[in-house]
Amino acid sequence: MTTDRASASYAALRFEVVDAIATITLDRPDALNALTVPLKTELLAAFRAVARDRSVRAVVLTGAGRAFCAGQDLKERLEPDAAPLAVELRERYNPIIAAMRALDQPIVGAINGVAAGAGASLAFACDVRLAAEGASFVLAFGRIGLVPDSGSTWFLPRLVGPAKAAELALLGETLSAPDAERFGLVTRVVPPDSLAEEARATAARLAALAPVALALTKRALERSWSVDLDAALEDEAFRQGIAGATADHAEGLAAFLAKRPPRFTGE
Ligand code: T3D
Repeated sequence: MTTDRASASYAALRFEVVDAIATITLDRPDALNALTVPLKTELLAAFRAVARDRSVRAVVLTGAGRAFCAGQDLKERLEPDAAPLAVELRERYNPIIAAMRALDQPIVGAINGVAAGAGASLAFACDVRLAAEGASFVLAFGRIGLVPDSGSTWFLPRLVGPAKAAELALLGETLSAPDAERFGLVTRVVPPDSLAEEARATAARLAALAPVALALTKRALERSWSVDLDAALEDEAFRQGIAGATADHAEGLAAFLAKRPPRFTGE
C-alpha cells in the first residue's frame, strides 16, 4: 500500500510509505544533499512522523543523485543570519540524531554515495547500513577547522574501534565502501543499481519481525555500551519480560509449532 500522507509538507526531502516501509530521500542532489535549515527541519519532522505512525515498521534513509549527504551546507553557513555553530548543533543536528536513535522502528541506511561531515553522522546513526560500490565516508570536519559532531565521536569508535576511529577523525581520510565493509561499518557493499532494492529487501525483513521486540532490542544494544555485564543481564531480563507478554510472542510460538510464517501485529 502506498501513502503520501506526509509528502506534501516536504520540499527538501521525499517521504513515502509503501507496505509499512517509510523511505526518506534527502533531495538536494545539486548540492550533494548538503544540510540546510529547511532540510534539517524536514528531516526531524519526518523522523517524528515515523515515530508517531505505528503502521510504519521500518525506515530507509538515502540520498538523491550521486551523494548520500555532504554534511552542513557550507554556503548557508556563510549567510549573515546563520546561527552560531553550537546553537545549530544543539537546536537542529542533535535532535535529529537523538530522534533517529530513539526511534522504535529500525533504520536502514542506503548509502548511495559520499557521506561527509554530518552526512556521515546520519549514516552512523542508522541501525543497518548498506553501501553502493563507490560510496564513501569522510569526516570532513578537520578540513574546515571543525570538530567531528552530530554523534560522530560517539558512533565511530563503537562501530570501527578506537584506532580506526582516531585515524578517520583526525586525518579526515576518505573510507571507501569496501574498506567500510572490512571495518564493519557497513553490512554489505552492493552494485549501485541494486542498492535501493537491497535496502528495501532488508527493510522488508525487519518490517516482518515483531515491532516491540525490535524496539526493545535496539534499546538493549544501545544500553549495553554504558553498563557492566550484571546490569546488561538484568536489562535483558527486564526487556524479555515485556517482550514475553506481547501477543506477538504468542504468535511467534504458535507459528513455530504450526510450521507457518508468523504474522506479527505489534501487539
Ligand atoms: O552548522 C554547522 O555548520 C555545524 C555543523 C557542522 C556539521 C558538518 O557537516 S561540517 C562538514 C561540512 N561538510 C564538508 O565539509 C564537506 C564539503 N564537501 C566536500 O568535501 C566535497 O564536496 C565532497 C567530498 C563531499 C564531494 O566531493 P566531489 O569532488 O565529489 O564534489 P564537489 O565538486 O566538491 O561538489 C559538488 C557540488 O556540491 C559543488 O557545487 P557546484 O560547484 O557544482 O555548484 C559543491 O560546492 C557542492 N557541495 C558539496 N558539499 C557541499 C556543497 N555545497 C554546500 N555545502 C556542502 N557541504
